[in-house]
Amino acid sequence: MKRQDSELHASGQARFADDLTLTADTLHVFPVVSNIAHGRIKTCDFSQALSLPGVMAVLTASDITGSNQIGNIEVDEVLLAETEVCYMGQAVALIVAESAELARQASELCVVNYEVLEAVFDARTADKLNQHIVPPRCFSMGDVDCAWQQCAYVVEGQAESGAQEHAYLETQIAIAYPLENGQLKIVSATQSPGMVQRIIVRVLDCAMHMIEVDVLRLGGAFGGKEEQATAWAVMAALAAQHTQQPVKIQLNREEDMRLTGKRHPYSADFKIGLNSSGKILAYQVQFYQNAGAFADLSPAILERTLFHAGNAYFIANFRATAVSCRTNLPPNTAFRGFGAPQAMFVLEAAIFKAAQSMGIDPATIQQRNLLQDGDHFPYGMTVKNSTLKACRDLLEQEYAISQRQQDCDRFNTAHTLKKKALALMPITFGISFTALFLNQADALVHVYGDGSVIVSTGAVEMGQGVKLKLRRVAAQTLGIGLERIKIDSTNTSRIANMSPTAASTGADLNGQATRLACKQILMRLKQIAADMLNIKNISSLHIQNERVSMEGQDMALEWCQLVTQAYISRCGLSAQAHYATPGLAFDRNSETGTPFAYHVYGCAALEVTVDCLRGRYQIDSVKLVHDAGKSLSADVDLGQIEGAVVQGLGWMTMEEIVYDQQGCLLSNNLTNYKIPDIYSAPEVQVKFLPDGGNEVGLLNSKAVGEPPFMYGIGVYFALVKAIQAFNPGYRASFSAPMTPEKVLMALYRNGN
Ligand code: LUZ
Ligand code: MOS
Repeated sequence: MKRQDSELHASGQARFADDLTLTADTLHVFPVVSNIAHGRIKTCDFSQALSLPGVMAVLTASDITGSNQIGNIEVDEVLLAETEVCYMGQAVALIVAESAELARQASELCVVNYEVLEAVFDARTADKLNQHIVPPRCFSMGDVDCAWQQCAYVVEGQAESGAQEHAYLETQIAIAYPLENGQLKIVSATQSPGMVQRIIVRVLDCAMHMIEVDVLRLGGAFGGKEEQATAWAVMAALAAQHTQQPVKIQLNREEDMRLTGKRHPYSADFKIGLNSSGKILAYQVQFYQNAGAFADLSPAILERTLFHAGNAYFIANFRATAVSCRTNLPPNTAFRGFGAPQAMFVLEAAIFKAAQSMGIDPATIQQRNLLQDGDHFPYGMTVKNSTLKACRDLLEQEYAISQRQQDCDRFNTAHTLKKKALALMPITFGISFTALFLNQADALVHVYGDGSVIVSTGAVEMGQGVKLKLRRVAAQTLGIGLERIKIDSTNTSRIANMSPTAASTGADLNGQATRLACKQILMRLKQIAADMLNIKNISSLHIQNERVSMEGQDMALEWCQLVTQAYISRCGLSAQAHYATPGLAFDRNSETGTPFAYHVYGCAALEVTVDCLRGRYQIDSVKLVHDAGKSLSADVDLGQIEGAVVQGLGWMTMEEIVYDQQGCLLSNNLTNYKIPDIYSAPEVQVKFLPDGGNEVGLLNSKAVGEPPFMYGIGVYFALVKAIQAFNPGYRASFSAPMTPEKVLMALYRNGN
């Protein structure tokens, strides 16, 4: 099964928002942004900008007809600053001009004077100042305080992970078209068309039916367009409302990197206690999340941090607390894994440190504590159908991990300036939005008179292959060929109240809705067939390979004939369906419940070689066993896993976000911010757990988008082990990313 988009992408024919032909009257908008991290606005002078020929307008908060507010979870973020700026890059005003270049030139000519206020860039400092986005939260199970006494080993420490740039290929973009009677159509590169619609309505003060948001496809998103595509779409909409002309905005790479938020940096304090055989008896962790200036999705991300603080392990006595800290950076946002990777890194650091003090390999502790059926997650959910041990065992069997470990040791004895090491990384990731109400989706299916089918859902295609999976679901449910199915653009006029395509749930939720809608049409068609064939019992009829059969016998009736007859018989050939994930519940007072439909499991082995003279290193291989359930497309899932692993490796190794002391982003383009390329990417060997299933999944499949990102975490610990093979005195500082620069320092330093 090939992705329909592959050929279009390869031949350059795939259309993105920037490929749309603009009419001659199209204007361009660009924000005037704060050049300080925190301050009060004293005066603004836009006269020079306005005097440039071709500059149509400078819009400020006072030009907003509705509410100057784009906050979603918290109502704390203005579209355009009124009195105060809270990060460098925050929009103060909008220039509307005849060209994109002119809008940028004009924005440079705007003079804004500030009273500079003190700025905070670090989560722990913000915490001390009580700058919290939401009240702290705590998940706990058992009795941590008592458990320490029973531990043979107790280890404490600190761990930090850095920000990460989404680096989607397609930068932020939106185009707004004024229609008759105050209506607008918005083409936006967003994961959340429903939210773009809702926020535009709030800012412009109109009804939701006046705003149509359409998304054809995105050139990548990774969470960076879940919340943060909205502001640009609202800017275009506001400018279109004012000028009654089409308005476009697209950021270039450097602007995009400067003006948008990233993965949240986290700092954490941990304490772990084990018995003498390596069983974890207690774990305590306190997370400090660097949220940036506004809430954005930070409270939800903080929540997922807590849900995954125990990763793949059963820990009877457990306490995780987390606080979201307001700093003067651009608001940090969703990024593949959504706070879970940050949590899992800390626990792996704790396990690593404990293993070192016990004189054993971390893999021994990992292995001994894997979740088993009947165990409980700290949030009360019972572990069901855990395939962790199966994945771990198959990993050993398939790739001879113990043998590889010995090979590394032998290599290290034979080489002085090159050292190899291997680390394991088991993962467990919960599937469902943790915000209960988001776990719903709709589908609209039309069967046309010629037998072709068009499917609309709320799923946004961003390269992850969701359209292929939806086609497969529709084709399989209707019993017809894939080529008959087209998945339409994601459009708020066809699908109302859509949830974002996020939380790895795009195929699950929208696929279930598609299946329900197709089933309705199928039932009607079977009735038509029964009438045509003079059969009483329609349940004995099947449509397969585009033909009607009864108890395995072909009835000489084809799909197209059947559809034609249905139309002639005035039978409806369209259906709409709604799906809501069953069985979910969570109580935020006790912090317990069943927040997830199911969990995804897997285990990876990562091998590295460090050049101990230069500090350079190579990731030799990532070998993993992944439980994808009964995959809807092994090719798509493989692509997702490979991409996620490499992205996770980048976060842990080479991707380093650097701000200067004024809060100005220094790593502001792709030459000074390094993401993995084809040369640095290792061989990723993926083995799907055979006979996988998932009774609660879409056609027994499992979500795939985010979980494999976290396999990459293992590389940090493989690197530390390799460094220690050269420099036994080195003690890991658990500060990611482990850049070649840090590796070089570590190779020649005692302690941390
Ligand atoms: N987005 C969201 C997410 O709104 N809620 C979630 O639980 C989530 N999880 C992962 C990624 N995006
Ligand atoms: Mo997301 S981090 O957009 O699932």
